[in-house]
Amino acid sequence: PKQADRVLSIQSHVVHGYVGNKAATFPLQTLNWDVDVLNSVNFSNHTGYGSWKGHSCTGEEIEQLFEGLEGIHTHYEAILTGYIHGSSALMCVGQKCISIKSSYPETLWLLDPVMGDEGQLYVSEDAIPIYRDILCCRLVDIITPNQFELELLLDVKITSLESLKVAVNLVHKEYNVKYLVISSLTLTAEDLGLGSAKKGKMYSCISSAESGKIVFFEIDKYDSYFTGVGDLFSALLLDRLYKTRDVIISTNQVLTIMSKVLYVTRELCLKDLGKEVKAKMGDSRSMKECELRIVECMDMYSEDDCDYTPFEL
Ligand code: PXL
Repeated sequence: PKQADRVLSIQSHVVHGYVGNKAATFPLQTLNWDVDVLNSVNFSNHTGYGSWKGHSCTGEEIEQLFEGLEGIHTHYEAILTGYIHGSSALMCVGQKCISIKSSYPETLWLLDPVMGDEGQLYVSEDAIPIYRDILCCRLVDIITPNQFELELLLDVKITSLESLKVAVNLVHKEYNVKYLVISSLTLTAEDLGLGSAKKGKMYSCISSAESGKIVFFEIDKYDSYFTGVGDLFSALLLDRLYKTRDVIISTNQVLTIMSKVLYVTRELCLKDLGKEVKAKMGDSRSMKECELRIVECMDMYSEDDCDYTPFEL
């Protein structure tokens, strides 16, 4: 057997369902990653259910876990950071990952600045300047914000292709981030100047500092809400980027897998209930049915099909 590469994944744990580390760990293990799982929270279920129980780690508790790890002298080929609840925890994770990257610059760090979606924050506002401070250290290799999170990070509104290009360039210049991947933009075809024939289409946006190129993919729009999609996306992207070092091919492969995972999730949900379910925030029955089918999709994570056609604007 081939020696596994090591990744430190800092995200949430939920007892039931698949978000955060529950969405990332198993897929990464199927891809031959030795995953060190640091759980930023220990919740019964994700917060979209409307109610949940459990504990969020404080900065001090995370500090202690890192202190324990120091005695083991673990070297990581990659770091994955996602949902971190609470400012002191986020600050601590930032400091620790910056310290790892300073000692081992070749460690690939993917930071997903999970803060909210579609105009709604689901962490405290204090997270915004902390993420900015972490990024200002210029050591993060790749970020995967959604459009709302990118706007929060940069304090800009993205309303057109021009403002998107300004934002993307800022990320590379100010934060020295090599790759920026926005898996689904809220900008429409019309906003991007693609004309009304493309009404209802959605787009992914990938930017690489090396090539200076911004590339788009036209992707399917799902009219249901699946939680954990971004977490699985980031985990798979980290794997592909580590292995291929080509952000466009990596994103294409991962989007192709994601589409299949969402299809399987919908089909199995349909089979369970006999009807189409649309997940509603706060409605625990629909949230439960729409949990990603992470286990059932185990054979898909290693697929390397590319279903999308990149284009530039
Ligand atoms: O990234 C999604 C996510 C992760 N972790 C927890 C969540 C959510 C989304 O609701 O509640 C605990």
